[in-house]
Amino acid sequence: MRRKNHPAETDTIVAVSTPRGAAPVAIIRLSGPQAIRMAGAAFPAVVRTAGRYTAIPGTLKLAGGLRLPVVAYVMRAPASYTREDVVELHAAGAPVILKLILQTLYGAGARPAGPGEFTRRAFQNGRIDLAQAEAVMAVINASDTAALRAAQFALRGERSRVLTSLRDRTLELLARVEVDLDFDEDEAGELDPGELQSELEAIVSALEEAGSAPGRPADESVIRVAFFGLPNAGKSSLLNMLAGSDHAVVRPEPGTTRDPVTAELVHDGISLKLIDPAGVGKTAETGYIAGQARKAALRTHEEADIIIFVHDINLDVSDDEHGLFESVDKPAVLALNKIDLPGRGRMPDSWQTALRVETSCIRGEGRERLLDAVTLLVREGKVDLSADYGSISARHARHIDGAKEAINRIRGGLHQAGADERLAFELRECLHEIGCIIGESTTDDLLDVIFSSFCIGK
Ligand SMILES: Nc1nc2c(ncn2[C@@H]2O[C@H](COP(=O)(O)OP(=O)(O)OP(=O)(O)O)[C@@H](O)[C@H]2O)c(=O)[nH]1
Ligand SMILES: [Mg+2]
Repeated sequence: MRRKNHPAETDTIVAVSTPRGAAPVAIIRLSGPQAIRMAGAAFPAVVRTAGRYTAIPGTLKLAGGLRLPVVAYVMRAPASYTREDVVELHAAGAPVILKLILQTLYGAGARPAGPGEFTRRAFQNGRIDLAQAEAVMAVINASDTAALRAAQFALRGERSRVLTSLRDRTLELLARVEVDLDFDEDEAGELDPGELQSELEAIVSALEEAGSAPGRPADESVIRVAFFGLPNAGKSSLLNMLAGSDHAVVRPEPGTTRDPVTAELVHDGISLKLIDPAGVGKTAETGYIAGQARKAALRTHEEADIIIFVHDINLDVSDDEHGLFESVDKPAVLALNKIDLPGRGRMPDSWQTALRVETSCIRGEGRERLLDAVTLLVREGKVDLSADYGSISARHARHIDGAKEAINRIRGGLHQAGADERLAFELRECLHEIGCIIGESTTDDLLDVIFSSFCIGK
């Protein structure tokens, strides 16, 4: 039985749980002690349901005498996502209909739900812990299977289980240290420094285990390689050359590529996903579509594991292009393209030392060397292959580091005078950090920050 993290909420909340915009079906979710009564105001059959989980097809009566076919799913506490009474109305997803349904339910006394409020209630009512609540968001936002796998690992509570047993182990040690503190110096305490040392080491290695998210297994890893550079540098041409086919449109005029184009290939046993977005930089066009293309390009770079920075070797490197080059904060290869043409532009010193490959898409030169350079970065361990699932892992990593630091601060000083007091203090610190992950030492402020990144209706 999980404990309750907070007293039960009393408001009944409502929100559309499906994405915005017109859709064949939308779900309106109500949760709270009055959920059944409020839904019943527009759909009386709901109130008569006896079951813990019931689906009821019927008609919803809306303000203005409109009637609408819906299916209501009634889930009585605690057999629901939030552990409160929940009613979900599945209705046609036209925005105007959803607006009317919401107005009717507001009229019955429901309050609009804040971002992530359903999940927050699931957490506060002890259905899931904080790491799992965050994982709900990560599952929704997962951009690839690696991220999804990592989020599901968290959602199943596997990291929480490791941390909960670690917490119990730390608590037990703390209890023994506190008993020891009650003995006088000359009385025999029960703690043997050698044993203590190995217990602390065990805690640190368990923390390390908890900190390592399930990575992308080597055989399934796909390395995302994004092209980056000014318009017209030859990014799409390089994608086609590397992939060996005409995936992307190539044109003499700049601004050809809009939506990122992708191609997959295997080189030297490593799977690569090549991504060719729009060119960026001050010379890129302005306007709405170009703006969207630019945003997509920047997102592509954020999500990439490796960057191929493409430069037309015949042109001088402008301040603008140099700025772009310097902004790359990932393992990168510089492709000096169009070497078949006679002109050679000026290049800053810092470009001379970069990992570089000369290429010509017209003559088909440099393909192997460019791919070798990319896979070299992988083989040299320059690419972080651990699954990245955004702010969750960053937040958890911070607390796991904090817990490790607390233990490390005391490990060397176990023989010093007053060590027991400091040990007790640091063990409490360690427990606090672990509690921040599983949700036992969180403040409302922290919860506000975490749940505000959720979407409304989740
Ligand atoms: N001579 C020569 N021309 C090239 C080479 N690579 C690309 N080009 C030409 O440069 C022009 C632009 O090529 P793209 O591949 O469309 O360039 P891009 O960087 O994708 O351009 P945007 O999508 O507009 O950002 C085309 O006319 C290509 O044929 C090369 O190695 N040598
Ligand atoms: Mg292009």
